[in-house]
Amino acid sequence: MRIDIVTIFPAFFDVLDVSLVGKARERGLLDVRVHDLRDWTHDRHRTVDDTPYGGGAGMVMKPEPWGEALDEILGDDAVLIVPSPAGERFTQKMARELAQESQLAFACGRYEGIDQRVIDEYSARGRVRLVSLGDYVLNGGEVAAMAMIEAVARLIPGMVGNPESLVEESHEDEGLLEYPIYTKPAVWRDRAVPDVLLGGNHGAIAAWRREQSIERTRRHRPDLLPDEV
Ligand code: 6GU
Repeated sequence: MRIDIVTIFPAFFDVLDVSLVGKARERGLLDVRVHDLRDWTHDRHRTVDDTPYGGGAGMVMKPEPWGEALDEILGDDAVLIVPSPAGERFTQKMARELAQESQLAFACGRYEGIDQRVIDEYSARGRVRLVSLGDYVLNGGEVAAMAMIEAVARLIPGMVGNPESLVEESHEDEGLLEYPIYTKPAVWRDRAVPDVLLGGNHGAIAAWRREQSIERTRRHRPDLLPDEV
């Protein structure tokens, strides 16, 4: 998979050299290219923003540098992702869909956002998704893009050592949150690991874990609880 990122802060993405994403790049599963939007400006000040038509606070990202950048970067099969708190919610399902694509391009806006005509232009020419991480506001798309890239990259076939560790996680299995997990020692600061996990009764362990998943989901994310539990 090829991932292109367009940003005015390329340094945000230096950490992609490490961790799982870094390994995927080394192994040739991922080709990540970070681009500085200002490379597509032509004035002395490398201007990327201007005041909003209609008035209001803040600045808007000008369409011209985005147009030149995206014309150069987007291949025919690319999905353009525009991180925005005004977008559809990013989910594990979306991550699974995006992991099947050959090219993802992230247009990271700063300030109040990118001139709408950029989104309209590329929506008319290809696939564009305005995507939000959740109901809170970040200063720009960079941190959101990083989260999405990590969520997608670990789902690329061949990425994670044990594919089972992908299925048993929160949001993958039945839509319930993950159950609590423990390792040695069996007692730590007078806190014992639940007996059932030490017994080797795999049926009992599975039942306990499912019960814990349901309880956690009820407590933290009642909106996710399926009708049948
Ligand atoms: Cl994708 N962008 C920004 N700027 N803020 C956000 C977000 C995205 N998702 C949640 N908050």
